[in-house]
Amino acid sequence: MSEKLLVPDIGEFEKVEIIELLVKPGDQINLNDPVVTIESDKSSVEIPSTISGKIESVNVKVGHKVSMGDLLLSIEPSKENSSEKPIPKDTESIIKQAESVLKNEKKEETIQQKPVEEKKQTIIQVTNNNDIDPLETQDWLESLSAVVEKDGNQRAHFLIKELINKAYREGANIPYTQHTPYINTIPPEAEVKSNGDQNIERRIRSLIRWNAAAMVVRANKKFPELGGHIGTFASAATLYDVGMNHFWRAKNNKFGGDLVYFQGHSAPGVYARAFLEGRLNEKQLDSFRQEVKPGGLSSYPHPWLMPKFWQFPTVSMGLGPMLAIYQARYMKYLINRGLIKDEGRKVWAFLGDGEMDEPESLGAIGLAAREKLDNLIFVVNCNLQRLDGPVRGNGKIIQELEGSFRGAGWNVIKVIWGSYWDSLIANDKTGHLVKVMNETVDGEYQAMKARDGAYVRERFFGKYPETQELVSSLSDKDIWRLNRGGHDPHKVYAAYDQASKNQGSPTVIIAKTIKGYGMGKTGESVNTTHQTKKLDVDDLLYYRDRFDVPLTDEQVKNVEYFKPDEKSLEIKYIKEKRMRLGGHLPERTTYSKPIKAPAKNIFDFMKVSTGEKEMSTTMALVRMFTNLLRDKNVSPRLVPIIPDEARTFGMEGFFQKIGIYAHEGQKYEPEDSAQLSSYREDKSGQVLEEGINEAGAMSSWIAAATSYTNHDIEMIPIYIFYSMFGFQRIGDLAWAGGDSQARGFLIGATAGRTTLAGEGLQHQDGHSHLIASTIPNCVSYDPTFHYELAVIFREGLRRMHEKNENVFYYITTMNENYSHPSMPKDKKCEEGILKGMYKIKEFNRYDKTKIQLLGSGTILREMMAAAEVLQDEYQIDSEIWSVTSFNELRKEGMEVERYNLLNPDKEQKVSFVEQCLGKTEGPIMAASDYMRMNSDQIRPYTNKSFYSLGTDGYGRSDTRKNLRKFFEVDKEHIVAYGLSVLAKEQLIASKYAKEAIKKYNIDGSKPMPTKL
Ligand SMILES: Cc1ncc(C[n+]2csc(CCOP(=O)(O)OP(=O)(O)O)c2C)c(N)n1
Ligand SMILES: [Mg+2]
Repeated sequence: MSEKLLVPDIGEFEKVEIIELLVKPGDQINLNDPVVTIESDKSSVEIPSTISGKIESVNVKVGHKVSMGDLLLSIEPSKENSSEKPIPKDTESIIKQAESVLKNEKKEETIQQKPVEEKKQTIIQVTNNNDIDPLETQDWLESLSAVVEKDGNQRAHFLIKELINKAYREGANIPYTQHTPYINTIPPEAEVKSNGDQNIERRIRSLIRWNAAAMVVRANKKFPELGGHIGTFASAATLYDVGMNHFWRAKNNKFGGDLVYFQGHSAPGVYARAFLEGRLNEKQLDSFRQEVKPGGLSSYPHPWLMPKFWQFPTVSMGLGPMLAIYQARYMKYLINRGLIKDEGRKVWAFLGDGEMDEPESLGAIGLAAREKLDNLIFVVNCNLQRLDGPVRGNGKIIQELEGSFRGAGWNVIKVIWGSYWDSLIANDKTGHLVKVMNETVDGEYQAMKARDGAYVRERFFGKYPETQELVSSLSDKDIWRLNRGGHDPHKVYAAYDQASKNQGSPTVIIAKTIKGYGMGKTGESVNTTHQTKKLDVDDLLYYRDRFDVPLTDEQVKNVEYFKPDEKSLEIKYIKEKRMRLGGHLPERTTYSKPIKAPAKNIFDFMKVSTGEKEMSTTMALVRMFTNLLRDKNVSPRLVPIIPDEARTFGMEGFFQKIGIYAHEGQKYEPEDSAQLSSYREDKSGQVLEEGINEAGAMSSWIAAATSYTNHDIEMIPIYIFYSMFGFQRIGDLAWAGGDSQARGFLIGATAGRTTLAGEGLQHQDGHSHLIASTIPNCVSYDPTFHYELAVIFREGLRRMHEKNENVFYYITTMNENYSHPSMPKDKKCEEGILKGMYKIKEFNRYDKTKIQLLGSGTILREMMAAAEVLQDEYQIDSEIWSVTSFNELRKEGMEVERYNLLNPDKEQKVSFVEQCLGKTEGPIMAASDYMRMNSDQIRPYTNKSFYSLGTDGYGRSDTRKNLRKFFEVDKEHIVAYGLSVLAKEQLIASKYAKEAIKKYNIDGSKPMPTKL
């Protein structure tokens, strides 16, 4: 018995056109194989088969219009179908999800039950004056201690939670606990100890400190303008060293490697370690910040400038945290899609406490917790200072960050106090020490470290008799030695160890340090630390002594580097540690295989006219994607990224077809589950639906676009957004994308100042191409017709993903519907499309007066319409050029001009613009839906008179026609301006232009749109 396949529920659409038949009678098909593609005026969607079997008959043809319930085809079902009905998809995925959640919960449970190993007996003295029954309080606290000792912290945590819940239910006023006391999260007895040799590690760290400072001082001695930073790394040295010696595993042929985002300003320290490891030599250190000659060390982490070393650009504050979060998320995405193995790799990000004020720094921490990114570890170096002064003079940055991260659901580990404090805290029976710690603000903490032990005794311990007493047996020197957690390798190790083992949530380690640690009076903990880049001889001698660097006074005066002999214990140790961790870090490599570009004819359907059918280039793009998803090489590598605009762009068909990535799958049956384009979330979903979050979407794009180096798998990210919320919104991330050598597509949809008619000033983009042109490795296009888009897109795939060129593409697509012509047969057309212009039409009827009309995007069509008027009504011939990229033309023009200027004696090259236009007749008039500056870019590369029209000024809402009239890029203005140009060039009489201005009601007294 044959089964009938009907048109499923396609939402509100009726009479939707069949644009493709994907099967024919006799074909064997499987369940879910697409059989036809239908297209509404907004989007195209494939209809999948609901059974496997052999096609008996196809009842529709291309061009037919169908609605829900119409018969598409008959299928003779194969045997497997008949035995048992498959479990409906949703139910199946819900069961799978439930099973995996159960598994995870079990895993979490086992971890939670692990008790803390040993616990000292604590005697609790309750002294709070507000306590009406101290004995009762003591009972409770001792019970709690007993639970911690017997069953561990997690059990204690559970009981406290239960108590709070109970109290809440009984109506008690529950205090909001955003913070924990100002002490370390990990108590000394729970610290996991490092197996490293602390003496050697200290010596190594001292040498790294010295060499890092020396390289900045030497560079500035030579060229004071070079700048650099000593204080940042000085505060972070231990944080890096412990990671480098014990935790961060490098990429090699057995393991994918941990990914470390280094704080930008600590670059000298990273170079100094690479020097000891033998990766860099003295000459290279001496070329710090002198990058013009090859081999120089870049000021900050820049993969573009040091492509074999740096992996992540971080120096624009706030980008590192976001990029790291989305990197960790993307790593899980690759794992859940089965594209890479789960090897327990981690993403570590080092951030400054001042940097945490960037909204971007905290902007995505909710996502990290929601997605349970236990592969992510933030380390915030809280040296309490930023550039100008304290981060929170009147408050406490550590507590503030703790609150934010705890609130977001992170595992927070505070590393505030070093080991010298342990006994003091243990002896703080009255709680006064913790009280002072809680009460002291960061401004005071900073000031204390700029002074001495006596000052700390007076100002800190002197606050209460109890704390004064606590340190009565310590000398001022002892007090000065009380160290901060971030400088204590034991505390840092314990925190890293716990962070690495944490499951189910991301971890932030908030470490307290001293800015300019060890730099002495001129550089330690003072407000000017950040910019200290020169140390005088006394400071250098102090620094040497502080860290016992084995250099003579003379060597110190010469600011010599120090590297122990290759056979020394230090060098052996440092190398051995890295060998054990798999190799060097940071190191940028790639072993990914290129993706074979799809067959040249894959987009041939876009090279024929759409006839009467009108569509936007956005829709053409979505059609193209649908085809790409059928290419077995390309399809799995596509990463469509959308910030809550899939329906705007007609991409909702992707939800069913490839699914939306959701690490927990879909725990609910979507409201629209019966529909063809139902909102389908899936653990192995392919679409990154980012929500209203352009910065996050761009961060995802960068992660996917650099997948070839960070995960050794070439991926093709396609991020499609409202063009106005692209470069304008996330320009700095795009710049970092360029620096990262990202490869992928950015699609500025609904682009242009006048195509998105009703949306108004904030939505209408007339400048994204100009911003795109500022990024050297961004290749950008503004195509008009579907075949242009097809040629550009395929070439992008070839260049980036097959040939592995380090460029990325920005393509604008519009939402204006029009019919698309066939691709011109001229062989040069394809070359022209890619280089930036080709002749699309010529009017030669009168052979008298001619004008060259250059148009791009939707305005090309206004140009074409104007040319007809010029011919029919004014006997003016014209040649019309479709300019797919003013940006690309300009790049080529600049290069040719430079070559010619450098080679005045050689045969002069001709720019592509001039090759196209040099021998043509008449002046040039160019226009686009962007500012005049867009088309003006090619003005220098032609010897002809050149005029441009454009959409300078704020957008506004109105009809498309009125907007084009307002910005003077409609066909009427093009005709009138064209005639004026010809009159100015003395090719026709001015009266024609005057007449046209009158005829088209062009108001000459209207101010420039930029002034309106
Ligand atoms: C977006 C951005 N704004 C400003 C700067 C300039 N800047 C560089 S470092 C710095 C202070 C950094 O303080 P913090 O984050 O606390 O790092 P620290 O050096 O103290 O570790 C500033 C303002 C920058 N690099 N990026
Ligand atoms: Mg700081």
